[in-house]
Amino acid sequence: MPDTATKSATPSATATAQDAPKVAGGTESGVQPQPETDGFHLVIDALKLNGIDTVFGLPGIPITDLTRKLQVAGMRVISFRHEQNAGYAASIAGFLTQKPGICLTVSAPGFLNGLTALAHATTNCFPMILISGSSEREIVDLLQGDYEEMDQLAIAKPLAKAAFRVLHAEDIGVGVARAIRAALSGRPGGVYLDLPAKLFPQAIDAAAGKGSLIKVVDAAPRQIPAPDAVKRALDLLKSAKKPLIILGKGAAYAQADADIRALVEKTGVPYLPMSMAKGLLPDTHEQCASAARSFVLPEADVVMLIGARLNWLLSHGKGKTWGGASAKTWGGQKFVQVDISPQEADSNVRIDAPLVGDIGSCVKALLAGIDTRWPKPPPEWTSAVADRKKKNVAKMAETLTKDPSPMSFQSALNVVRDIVKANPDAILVNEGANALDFTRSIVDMYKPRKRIDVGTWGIMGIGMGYCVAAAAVTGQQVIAVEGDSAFGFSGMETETICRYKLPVCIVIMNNNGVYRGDEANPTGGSDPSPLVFVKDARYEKLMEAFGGVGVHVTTPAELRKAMEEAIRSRKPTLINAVIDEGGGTESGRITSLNPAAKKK
Ligand code: ADP
Ligand code: TPW
Ligand code: MG
Repeated sequence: MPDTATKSATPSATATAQDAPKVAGGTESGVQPQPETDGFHLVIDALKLNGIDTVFGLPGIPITDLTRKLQVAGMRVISFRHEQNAGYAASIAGFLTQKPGICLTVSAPGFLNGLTALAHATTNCFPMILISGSSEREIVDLLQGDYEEMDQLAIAKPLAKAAFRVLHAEDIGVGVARAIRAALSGRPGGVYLDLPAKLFPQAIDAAAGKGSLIKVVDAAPRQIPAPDAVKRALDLLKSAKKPLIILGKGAAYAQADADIRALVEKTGVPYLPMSMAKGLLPDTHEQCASAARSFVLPEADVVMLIGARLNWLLSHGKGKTWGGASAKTWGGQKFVQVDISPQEADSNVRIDAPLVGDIGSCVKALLAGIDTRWPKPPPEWTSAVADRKKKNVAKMAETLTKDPSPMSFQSALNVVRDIVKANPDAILVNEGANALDFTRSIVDMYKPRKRIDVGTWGIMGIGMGYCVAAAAVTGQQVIAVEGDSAFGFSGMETETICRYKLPVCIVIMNNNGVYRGDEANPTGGSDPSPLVFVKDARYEKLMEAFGGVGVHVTTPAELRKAMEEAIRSRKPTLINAVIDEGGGTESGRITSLNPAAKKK
């Protein structure tokens, strides 16, 4: 360890005095004082140099002063009530901005609280950096029982795309640069950066410190697809009698919106957006096949996946969903897969035409091979899709106009649908089971990256973190449609929303429980069923407790009025929408994944 490590045990300075440059070397000897910098400032300078302007976190030893100094340095520091929510905020900020979202936590427990979000970022291919302070290496490694002792680097590794630790101030520039590159390049993911407490006060010569910082050049290099792979993909698509395009959240992330739209429209191929790709083209687009999903998947003969994995969300590309005879049999589709990860192809079924590259470059290359002579899909196919769509849309319209009491998911979401249509720039956050599935199918999206939800894991708890990040990094109105269970995972962040005065309107679909609220303890005992909550809970009072607006609604008209007012005022608002407690189904639309007991 260099002597710089021990030189300056910086006393905790005040927020205002601390940013004066330090001066080393006494004047008594006649030597000119050399300005110094330290670990705190180098971390901040490295982040700023790379365009990071917002940090989501939670203070405490050893990063308390870092949060103050970040704010002094002009960064937006958003302080949460639980690190997991700060982490989810960072992950979705990464998705929305193509800059790594930063989550800053304390050691061991704070780190672990942030770790779920780091794993979530990696799983969802979102660029994020979890920066955690850590305790003294010598003590941690000898298991001598330090304050918040934990070998964080080792624990983060299997859950992160990459993990780094910086021990010396002069290496901070490299550490931050490596973290940024790892998070953004290729398939984006979560990166862990371990900063031990001792690093922060290490002082080094200011000029040397400045010289050690790295401004990352071309952090997410374009990856141009090979011409033969482009031709193979186009030939396969052209050969199709019943082609289909599936757009995933990778396509939304790529920000190649105009070219993706051109590809869909020039080929004339029906497309399905995965949930976070909704709005990449407006859901009302005539080629959108969402309303005919269960028809197009088994019927299609060639499917082009753009930034979507054939994981459980697409039934692994096989089985009955895809027209296979049984749960695991291939439906006979041929696949083109456009993805930046060369290892993604063949993960579940054979990919006949993998197209490896970044989506922007791949879609451009595909477009270059599509001219006016491109054969549109056979009209039998497109009109069959259109017919099925029409039938299903009519069926849905009928349900939406019903006005039962208590409200159904559908009658409430019919209001949300109208409000989103009238406010297409608003960002929709969505979690729950029935609250998720109904919203996804009922609420149309009109613009790219406006819908953010439970993602690849179907995770509960992203809600309020996503709301805070979406409002903070885009400045747009946020509307969150939350199951009452889902909301509970992050509900305390309503205080954060109020504290930062964010334009967030939360609508709780309150059916008194997980999936439904009408279940009883099968033993007849006095404990409630594990699936239900306090009946008629007044969640809106939580928002009122922090100075926000709380509204309790029982009809679509009241819901509409409350949402309109929330959007007009941009005030933090929580609308507790009372929904029929028997209106949901177990696990929403994924009941089939529930293991069934053999023993009766
Ligand atoms: P969805 O859940 O919407 O189906 P997934 O998360 O399963 O989407 O898939 C996203 C895919 O997009 C991942 O396989 C990832 O490698 C890919 N991806 C992410 N960003 C890009 C990009 N810029 N270019 C190409 N592929 C990308
Ligand atoms: C981190 C399991 C999936 S959906 C859900 C749970 C607990 C809540 C459903 O109730 P909610 O919605 O939100 O009230 P609704 O409309 O159907 O009543 N822990 C985590 N993630 C998941 N997915 C679960 C548990 C789950
Ligand atoms: Mg519920």
